[in-house]
Amino acid sequence: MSSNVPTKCRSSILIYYLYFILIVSHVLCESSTDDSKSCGCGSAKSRDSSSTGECKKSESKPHEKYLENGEHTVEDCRRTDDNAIKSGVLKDTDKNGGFTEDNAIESGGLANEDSDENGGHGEKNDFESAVLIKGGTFQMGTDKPVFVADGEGPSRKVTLDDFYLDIHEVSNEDFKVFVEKTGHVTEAETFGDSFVLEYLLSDNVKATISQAVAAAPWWLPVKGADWRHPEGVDSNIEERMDHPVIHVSWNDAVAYCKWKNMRLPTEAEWEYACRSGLNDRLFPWGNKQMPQDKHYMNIWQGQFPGNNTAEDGFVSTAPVTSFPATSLGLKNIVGNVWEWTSDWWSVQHTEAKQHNPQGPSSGSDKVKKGGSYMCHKSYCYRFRCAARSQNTPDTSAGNLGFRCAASVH
Ligand SMILES: [Ca+2]
Ligand SMILES: [Ca+2]
Repeated sequence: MSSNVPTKCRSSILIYYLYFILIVSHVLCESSTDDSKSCGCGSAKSRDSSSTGECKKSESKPHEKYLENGEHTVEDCRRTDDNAIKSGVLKDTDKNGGFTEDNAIESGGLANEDSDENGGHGEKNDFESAVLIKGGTFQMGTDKPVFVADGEGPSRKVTLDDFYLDIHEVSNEDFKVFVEKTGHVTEAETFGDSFVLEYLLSDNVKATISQAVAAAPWWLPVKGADWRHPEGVDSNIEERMDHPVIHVSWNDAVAYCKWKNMRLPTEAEWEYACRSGLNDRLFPWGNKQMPQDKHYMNIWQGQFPGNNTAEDGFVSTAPVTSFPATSLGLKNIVGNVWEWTSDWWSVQHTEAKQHNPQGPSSGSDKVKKGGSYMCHKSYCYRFRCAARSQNTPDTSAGNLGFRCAASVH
């Protein structure tokens, strides 16, 4: 349902606005909870309606970034399709994330605790930020999709050559060096704003905002929000230099990786790395969301969007080095922040065997993978290796980052 969303919307705002409202209305009507249905699909809620339970039609003009990425940022917050869960592989009674296997962490899943800092199994390579991922053949996607409309299926055979993949999401410290060396200005800085989860904003910043995303009122367009000011002008990253850089567009990510003589991973590479050699499993370590009742990723606990209990230790982003590494040495490949990939978005996939697939040759949106700290199983069960979502290449938000990859020559 998202493939026909208007993109590149920084111009032609008015034309796309009406179209966008129609699309979002459709999306929300399909997947909303009873609460949002009671608000009337397509009507804008005031930004404080979530706390009051009342739905007021916004009288403010839509913000231009609402038009260009509002629908996509909704992706992170779209409700789980109950029917998909009931008919699919997942048991909605299983709070551990679905499958009922007893073996919490399967062989190949997580690195040994005594692994080295880089997560253990990666070989020495040309990129100090990366591990070498040995190529192979795997089943990409799933025949048991949770979100059919996202194109999670079908499962198809894909063969990849060896490649390098960054151990961590790119951090603020990493990005700061890049900016200092190159003078790069991010798209959020150029446009003067970016999307931030309302829950994280100060009262002062909230007081300056007169509109919200109608379909997802927890997202607010915040003037002055950028990678240095993740929650707007009165915030900074001084205490978060080891957190993932956010408010970076796909174009910003490409520029960073190019500067490192690297590139973004393809979706196939990202998913292959996420799967860690396991076949048909939900997470890098198996099918349990919380093996041995421990948190293995930074997602949302509590009630979204008003209550984040942060039982995993983090309300928002976590340091890129936090949580156990996968058996391939990767940190936060699921959760923390969504990660851009190089592929254009499509929900149609060939079932023919593919070798180093690059995705569609053109499109309007780029694929992002892994879910974020905003994801909870009840409304955004996308912190699975097969899950996927998309944004336009100029989109930025407070839960979207990246890591780089490289080919082996
Ligand atoms: Ca968390
Ligand atoms: Ca991630």
